[in-house]
Amino acid sequence: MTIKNYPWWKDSTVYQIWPASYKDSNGDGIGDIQGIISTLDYLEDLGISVVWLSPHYDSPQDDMGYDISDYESVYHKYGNMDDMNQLIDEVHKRDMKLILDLVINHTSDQHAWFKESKSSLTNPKRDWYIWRKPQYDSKGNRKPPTNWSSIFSGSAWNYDPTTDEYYLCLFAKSQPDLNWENEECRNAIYKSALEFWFKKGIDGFRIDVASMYSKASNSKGKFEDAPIIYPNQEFQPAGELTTNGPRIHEFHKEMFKKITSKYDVMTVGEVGFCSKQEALKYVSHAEKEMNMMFLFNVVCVGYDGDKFDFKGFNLKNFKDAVISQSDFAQGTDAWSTVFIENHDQARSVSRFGNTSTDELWNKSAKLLNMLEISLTGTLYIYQGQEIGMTNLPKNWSIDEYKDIETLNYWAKHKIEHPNDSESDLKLMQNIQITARDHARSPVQWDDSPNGGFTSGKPWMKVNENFTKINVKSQINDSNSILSFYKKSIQLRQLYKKLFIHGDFKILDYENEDLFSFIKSFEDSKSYIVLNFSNKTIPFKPLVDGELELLHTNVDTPEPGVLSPYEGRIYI
Ligand code: TEU
Ligand code: CA
Repeated sequence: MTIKNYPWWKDSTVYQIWPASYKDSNGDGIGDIQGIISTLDYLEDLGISVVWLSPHYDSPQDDMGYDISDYESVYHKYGNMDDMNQLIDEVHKRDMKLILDLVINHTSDQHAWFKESKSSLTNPKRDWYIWRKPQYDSKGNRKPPTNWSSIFSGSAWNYDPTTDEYYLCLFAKSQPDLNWENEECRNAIYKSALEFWFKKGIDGFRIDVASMYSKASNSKGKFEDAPIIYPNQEFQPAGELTTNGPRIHEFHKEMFKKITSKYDVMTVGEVGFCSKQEALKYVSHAEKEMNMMFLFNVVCVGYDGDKFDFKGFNLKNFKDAVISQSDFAQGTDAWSTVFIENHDQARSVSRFGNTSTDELWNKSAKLLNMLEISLTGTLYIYQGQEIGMTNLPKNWSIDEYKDIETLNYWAKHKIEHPNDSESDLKLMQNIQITARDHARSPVQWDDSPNGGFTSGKPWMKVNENFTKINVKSQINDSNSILSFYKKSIQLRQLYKKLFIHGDFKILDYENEDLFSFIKSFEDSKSYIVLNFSNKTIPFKPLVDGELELLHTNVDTPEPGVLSPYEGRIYI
């Protein structure tokens, strides 16, 4: 097959590295590029073919590098350009690929472009960001131009006294949104953020908030207020006006045509939520925009708007989410992704598995892995997922949490609910389920102090369960989650037509305990049955014909029953 209709990235297994918490090589307590290089053999042995590195660029780190002050340089605590060149080489030497994070919806307010833009109304880069005049209420109080709320709490506008105007910042105040309506700005983004790194030989990008560059305005070019969803709040979510906007596909097509199409690279866009029809516009092959996308249906199941007002979910909700994430691509020329963790989500075994005993932790982490390796699309694994890393301990106070999203929300809550220990507790319980911090504690490499992450003082505390959960204790244990992942990845490659490319058909949608489905490709079939409950359940195959057991997370499966969190993959 030619590269055109069968590109390398479809069959890849991608491993996401979040550099601050991955591996520290010099004892300053912060992960770094040399630390990553020292583990490439480990990743190769696991069966990883693509490394995705989360932002390594120069940044004040208000949002852990998603606030970039210079696309063309490396954050000094992670290393320098020589380290990056070496990383690219070392990855390629092992026949793996390296993709980077492309954060181009916004920059840091410390980026030279923003400093210029902010300096005066007439600066040539004024229009590279989104500036608007204040509004005034009847009493003459200055107000932001619209009621839009920031994704990280508060207003999405920040006032700048230099020119008496507000700039748009849909995330942190220090992350001003770039103005994609300005062509000169777009070309500068393409050159600095994309071409610079393509020329160095990287193999693609994970595209941050790829659905948000085009903001909707009315026919007079004016931004309008978002509908009121939370009547007792001043600022309202503006997702309808700021995601999947009127020119978003035009922008992606332009970026692909001008830049990305000139290289043999992959792109995966963080889109979040959109309709099936919209999804196909982003990732259908014929549309020439991006190769694949991350939808959040699975990782946000139970959120229903406000993630810190967690609603919970049942297995049916979970099934719906899994189906919708792959369904849109089936039978089309589009491609999908499979993932259950990333740096913005809590740990999957804590959310969807069962960590109440060591045995259930081990079994349910493997169960989730069996689901993942059976689904169609490119598979993504987040650092530490392969050893079953869990959420942070429940006895950690808010002081151990470091993420801007969590801390802004907490601060807003404390202002709105002063001295209300009951509601503090309720929020804390939700933070323990959904905070991004759970994914951000250091990777647990061994049972030495700080889990072998650093010889110094880690920037964020290591989860105390590192003495039990770590790479070293699992690497030679054939019953470990890590060994299971390795075998799973091999099986997925061996039966790639079924697992990576096959059609998915659910068999037991109504069942509240079991998740069973068929994968098929031409005349081969696989039957997958997963017990997502803590109960022993009578089991009768839902398919005819002879079944050969290919993979399971128990030693000796008993005929006629499935034990708690037992999974089986038959072919
Ligand atoms: O996240 C975009 C995004 O939509 C987030 O709001 C996400 O839904 C949230 O973190 C879930 O709690 C991307 C990055 O992945 C994230 O780390 C950055 O903070 C954000 O963009 C801004 O760059
Ligand atoms: Ca370091």
